[in-house]
Amino acid sequence: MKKKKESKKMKDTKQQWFKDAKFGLFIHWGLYALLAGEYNGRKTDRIAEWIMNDLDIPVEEYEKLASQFNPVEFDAEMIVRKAKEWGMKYIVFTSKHHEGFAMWDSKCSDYNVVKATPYGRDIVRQFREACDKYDMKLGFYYSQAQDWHDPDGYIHRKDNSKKNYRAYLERKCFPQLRELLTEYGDVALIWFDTPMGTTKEESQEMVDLVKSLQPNCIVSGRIGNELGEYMTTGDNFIPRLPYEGDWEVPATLNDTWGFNKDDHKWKDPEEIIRLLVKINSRGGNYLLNIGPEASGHVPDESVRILDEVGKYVNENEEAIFGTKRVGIYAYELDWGMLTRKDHKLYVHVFKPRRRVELINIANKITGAYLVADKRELEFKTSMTCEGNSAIDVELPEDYFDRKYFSVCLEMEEEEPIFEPIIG
Ligand code: FHN
Repeated sequence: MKKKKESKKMKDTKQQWFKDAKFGLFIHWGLYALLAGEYNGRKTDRIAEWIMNDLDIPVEEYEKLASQFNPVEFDAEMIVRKAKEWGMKYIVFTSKHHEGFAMWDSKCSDYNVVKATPYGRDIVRQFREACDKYDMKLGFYYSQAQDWHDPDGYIHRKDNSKKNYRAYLERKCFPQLRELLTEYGDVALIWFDTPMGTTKEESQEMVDLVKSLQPNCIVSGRIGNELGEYMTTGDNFIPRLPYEGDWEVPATLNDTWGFNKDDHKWKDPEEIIRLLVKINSRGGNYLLNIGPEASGHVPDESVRILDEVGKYVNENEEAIFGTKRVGIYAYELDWGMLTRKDHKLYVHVFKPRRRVELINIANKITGAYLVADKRELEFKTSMTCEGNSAIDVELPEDYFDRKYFSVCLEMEEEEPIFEPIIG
């Protein structure tokens, strides 16, 4: 009974920046980028960063990849600057993914980017410096339980019964978390992932460790055992309804996180914009991924898509950042979506139209303007001939053929008042 009650508790990071952020950049990068979805002529048909596990590559073979890792095109500054241009408010970088390879100069495992590669430079530090330069929040993904390199780390779909998980935690997980949280400045969040057999006590130890070193560092939902400070949805899964509290949707631009040379199933920019607005409208943050190539180059297609998305985000930033979840409006609009702030209802318009027409909203509307250039718009409120309350906002002529823009309706009341459908 008690457990049920706990699980219903609203998640609260107590960090205003996270509540306001709405859009972040996930970066999956590790040795798996070298394989790019293919090992010894065999291709994985799953997410590329899982190739070691899915194609059963022995540890002794996989770890040899480190000697080839030399990402001469890697440019942390360029990535962070781009994220800033795309309107993103935080970056989460895979410091150690399930493969077990540390992308920083770890003191407790030589299986790391400084000691085991010809490149020899600390990637995490480069992100830290670039994020400081561009005033960007930086968080670290850390695979706490799955570690396919450490003999005592968990491995999904394998027999873990003989492992000494405690030994792994003390030898690698806890010391590495300590390194990340003491040597790399203010860590915005630790993005734990796949807790597997981690007990509630062990998850609590991780939380306590994080909080003892950096009290403001947020712990992601995937810490497991309901100890996360926000809810992380399933990958690419969007809650159907508005959801209370702090939450985030981790999502891909194509069908993989780590780089896969054969995955060309890119979502188009308009789809990404609609997903962003939908998630924001329901109260969440969208953590959208790029998977750099082994050279450090960010796939051109990712940049092209995000450049387009960034235009919308920047033009309409007022209607995105700092918005709150919208309650349930009686209608699903096939041409747009709603976001809101106190006294403001934003209508995101995705299809061309002459005017923005909404019905069954009972607020007193005091003004309307185009979000992009703050141009005031004429509006009227009335009753339709069917008997519904109606708001009509006239769009200017130069907008008749436009799509992907937003309109703000100023309301006397703090929140929208949605009426039920009657009759
Ligand atoms: O197994 C990982 C996967 O590789 C990727 O990192 C995603 C991102 O949310 N998390 C796990 C699966 O949910």
